Amino acid sequence: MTDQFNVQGFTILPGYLSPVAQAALLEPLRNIIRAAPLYWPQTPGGRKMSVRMTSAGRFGWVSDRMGYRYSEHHPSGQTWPPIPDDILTIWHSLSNSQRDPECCLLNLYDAKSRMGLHQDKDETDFHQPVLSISLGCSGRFRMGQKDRKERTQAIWLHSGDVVVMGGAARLAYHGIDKIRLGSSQLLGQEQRLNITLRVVT
Ligand code: MD6
Ligand code: FE
Repeated sequence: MTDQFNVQGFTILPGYLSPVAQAALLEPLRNIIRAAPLYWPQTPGGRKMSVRMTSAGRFGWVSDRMGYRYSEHHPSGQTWPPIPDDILTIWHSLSNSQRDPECCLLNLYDAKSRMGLHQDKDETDFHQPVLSISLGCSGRFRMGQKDRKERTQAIWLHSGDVVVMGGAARLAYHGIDKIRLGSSQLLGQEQRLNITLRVVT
């Protein structure tokens, strides 16, 4: 496996999931969305994020006027559905972790969605990596380092690509600049779905 961007611990596996494996994830993902409908999180400042979200697992990621946090409840008040077995298998094949992920976050992008530069730093154990699976239209992933002011570089993530961020990359700043419409038919012309898996506690 290769490290990119000169940040140790960043691994990209282009095309890790075959087209057949990608299609096989759609039904379990639709089941998550049926049980835990997508919502537009509000930033603590009261603005609507451009990405729709929902989660599976013990914890989901929520954001509202009270701030960003992990929560055991969907905004509706219900607990989250379980993480599908196929997704747990991908985690255990690639993460080198003995633990199961506790949060499977779904981020759904459309033509105008972006994700600003951020760190994933609300988990307890930074020795546990974060793994992400990209499906549907390609997205331009921007990656910096631990310090927000450091230089960033961009790489396109395509449907079926898996990223693992561990080691020094675990706390690197990253985000999604833009989506390339029509670059995949898996989810329709305009949609990109990113699945991130994390151990929270
Ligand atoms: C995205 N991904 O690809 C957003 N975080 O839409 C993330 O925020 C992310 O891909 C941590 C590790 C890998 C990721
Ligand atoms: Fe992230």
